[in-house]
Amino acid sequence: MSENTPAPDTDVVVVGAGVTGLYTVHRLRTLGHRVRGFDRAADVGGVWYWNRYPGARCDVESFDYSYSFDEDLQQEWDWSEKYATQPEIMRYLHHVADRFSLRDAYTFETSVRSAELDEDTLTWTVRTDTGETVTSRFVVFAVGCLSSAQRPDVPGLDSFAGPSYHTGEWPHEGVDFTGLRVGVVGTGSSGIQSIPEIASQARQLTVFQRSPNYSVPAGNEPLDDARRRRVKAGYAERRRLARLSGGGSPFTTYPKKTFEVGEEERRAAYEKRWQLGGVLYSKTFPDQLVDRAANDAARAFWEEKVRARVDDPAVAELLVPGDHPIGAKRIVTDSGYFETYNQPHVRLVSLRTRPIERVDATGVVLADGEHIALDALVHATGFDAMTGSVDRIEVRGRGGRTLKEAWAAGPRTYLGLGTDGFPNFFNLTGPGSPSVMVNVVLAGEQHGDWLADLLAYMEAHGHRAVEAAPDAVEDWVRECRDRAGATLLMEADSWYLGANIPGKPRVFMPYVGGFKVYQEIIDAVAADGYKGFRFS
Ligand code: N01
Repeated sequence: MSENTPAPDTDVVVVGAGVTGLYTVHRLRTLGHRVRGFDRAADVGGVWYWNRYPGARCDVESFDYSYSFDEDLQQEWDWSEKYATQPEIMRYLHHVADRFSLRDAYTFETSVRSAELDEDTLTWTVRTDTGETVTSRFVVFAVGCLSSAQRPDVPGLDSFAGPSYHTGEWPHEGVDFTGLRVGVVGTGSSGIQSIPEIASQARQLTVFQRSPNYSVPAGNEPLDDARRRRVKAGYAERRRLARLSGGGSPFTTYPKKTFEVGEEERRAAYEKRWQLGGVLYSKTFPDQLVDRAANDAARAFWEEKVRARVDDPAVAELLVPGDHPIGAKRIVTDSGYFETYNQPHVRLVSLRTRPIERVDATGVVLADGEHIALDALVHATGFDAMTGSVDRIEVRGRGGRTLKEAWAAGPRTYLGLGTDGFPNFFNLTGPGSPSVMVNVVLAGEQHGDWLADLLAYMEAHGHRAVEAAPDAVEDWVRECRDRAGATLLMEADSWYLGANIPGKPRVFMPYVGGFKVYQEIIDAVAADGYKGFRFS
């Protein structure tokens, strides 16, 4: 950079005001960096800002799905339920934003359209949809892994005369389904959480299921003062255990493998995990996601439980997945999902045998000719996960090459943080890091802290720019692929693999080595002078 080159407008642009973006802004500002944040939403919250569908609730316990960086913050906040609802999480994030004055850093209702590298100065020019241009030394994406809603490509969808919704873009004023005939397409987490709530209002509910899914009851419960006091008194230990775990919450698997114990002990372990509730069932035994027979045993216990909950055996048959190992897609954490099908006004249509042929003004027409009349349609059809919200922004690095081009065959990162050809650009809690496989609040802190340390290191050493080396990227891509390849996670058509998006390369995107192992790796890289990164 010559002496005449103007200084960039800011040190860091952070895109996204979800849990990761908010923490990163806080951490970098505390260190004295000038930070500009942008978010397309009108306020903080990220994924929780958009996913306001009925029944939206976290599947990580509220004590764990909260920031750990400030002792006063975690002591003063009172969670009301074991699993927090979307409104309660939003109240919490508003509280955090107020307490640390985070909104000051952000411009809301503003989408970043592009980020372009100036190769001479190694600074970035960021442009927004409101016409603003900001130059910055660093660009940090915290754009969310599940923030680019995916709608099915069904003929006639636009001709539907009633209202239609996507769970990931739910109206802020809410929706009243009372007395209506409602169709819900999709039975992932969003569908399974919303279906019991919609059923409680609708006159008729038809669920259109392409793939049945594994779900375990949340076992949600209110928290009282005594429980809160107990947890808060031991918060430091709870957080320590969370950081030593694979999933970023303080739970470990059974100390023995599935078939190292007898039938009775095995069933007792499953039962205990079932009672604990939700997604943790996927890690009852340590070998459950790597050994087919171990997975089958966990699956059989699950199936027994679920069949006992559904009155009609023909409906139960449709609800039991036969196409993927249990846990290879994220196990859903539900509240009364399977029992919903025992209600006379709720009907399950399996699209495997009766696909939707088209939608018309008054409802859905199945391939066998049946017309199902609907007043409202809900799409719980998921997201272009992990790369969708990155792809929305044109990121242009060295040689004018876009990130989309660089990632055309699947995301290529070093440690899930940097990409060769894109100096001073970081993508946090996305592909190549544990992100969606773990408690993302701690993952956001993990990345925010690591980045803050890197910037301090650069300042101390007088470095202008940092960039992942191509061979380090190559090795990390292989590491991520090999780790996933050694598990049963490859055997489901999941969004982890991009399988839900037609034409998307089939690459397992998150790093599956777990929170603790990943922390050790990124710490070792830092301790070794950020080995694998090049400085200039
Ligand atoms: O999305 P999904 P989601 N025609 O992709 C079906 C997190 N989350 O929004 O399986 C018909 O899982 C699709 O069918 P199939 C959590 O990590 C967490 O539910 O592809 N159906 C599937 O049934 C979760 O994993 C919470 O065959 C179509 C469903 O739609 C992730 O977000 C709550 C279709 C999509 O399921 C995504 O969950 C909510 C089509 N054309 C979300 N296209 C918590 O609990 C798709 N489907 C915190």
